[in-house]
Amino acid sequence: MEQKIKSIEEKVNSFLIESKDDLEQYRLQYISKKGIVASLFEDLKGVAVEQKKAMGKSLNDLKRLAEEKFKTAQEGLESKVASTANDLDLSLPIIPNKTGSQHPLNLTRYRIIEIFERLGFNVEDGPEIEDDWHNFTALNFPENHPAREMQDTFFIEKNPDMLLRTHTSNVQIRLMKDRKPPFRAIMPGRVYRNEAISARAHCFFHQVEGLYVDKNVGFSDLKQTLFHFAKEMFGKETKIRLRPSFFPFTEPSAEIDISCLICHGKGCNVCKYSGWVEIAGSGMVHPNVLKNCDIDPEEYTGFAFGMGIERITMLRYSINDLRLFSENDVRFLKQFKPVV
Ligand code: 2NL
Repeated sequence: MEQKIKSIEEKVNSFLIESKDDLEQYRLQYISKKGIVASLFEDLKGVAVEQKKAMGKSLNDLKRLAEEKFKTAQEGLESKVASTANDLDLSLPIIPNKTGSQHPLNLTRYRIIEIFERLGFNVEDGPEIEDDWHNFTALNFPENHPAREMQDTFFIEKNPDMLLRTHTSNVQIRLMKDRKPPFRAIMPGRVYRNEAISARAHCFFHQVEGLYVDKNVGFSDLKQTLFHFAKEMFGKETKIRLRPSFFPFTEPSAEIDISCLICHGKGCNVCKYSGWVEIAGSGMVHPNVLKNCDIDPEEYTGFAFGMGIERITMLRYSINDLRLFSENDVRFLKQFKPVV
């Protein structure tokens, strides 16, 4: 009997209780009325009187040990359930899911649109694969203009009348042909030039062109509109400068420079020590272009301008290599405003 109690005591001590099932198994085997401890109390009845007292004490000790183990294990399991329930706080804010950032060219495009929309300009778009007439002829390009050569423009081999547009002016032509003046619109979009890729050139880039056609639109409207744009885009202190230029589709034409953001006119790398940086081309819409779109140049006049989104983005964020925009290097891209 003594031996038996000792061996049961060892079994009780080594019984692993890790789940409610374990606990129930343990209860049935050792604690319940049909369990081992209860059956030992039955056996005690047959023990000799002189041993009964000592055996009874050992058995009571075993009973207490078994019951205490049950209680401790039961409490342990209950608190485990309770603490898992406490860890789950449904009112906590979610762990933010990083979804990426906005492309710097898009950030610039959105800002340009925002500025012109407040001046009443609509946003228009059109095809990137265009025919010769909408890309060149309607825009008063002469038959032998170098832009019409294969070295400068991507033509579609199967149909040489089709090409990848070299500017977004094709959208302005379509707009003027399809609808009646007045027009006040900007056209952002991707354009293509046949150029070797380097830090300063790429075979595609992005442009925003603008068009304002109405009765009595003059050069002063062009100048004030672009002056306002420059101040909104680059800061209130920004000055502009107009330089005479030439485009087949405008007459007169002017390049728009802004005072250098980096050195404020003192002279630096960015402005090549001139204090001025070119940001756009512009001019009064050529009468031939209006005529090509069935608009009477005696009744209507207008101004137009075009700017490179890459160029403005490079100035805005001090980016020195055009290739960064299309390489998809996450180390570059993740530095810009996150998507929300
Ligand atoms: C530049 C110069 C320019 C225009 C684009 C335009 C469009 C029509 C009629 C007349 Cl339909 N002009 N667009 C005018 C002047 C300059 O862009 O350097 N762009 C990056």
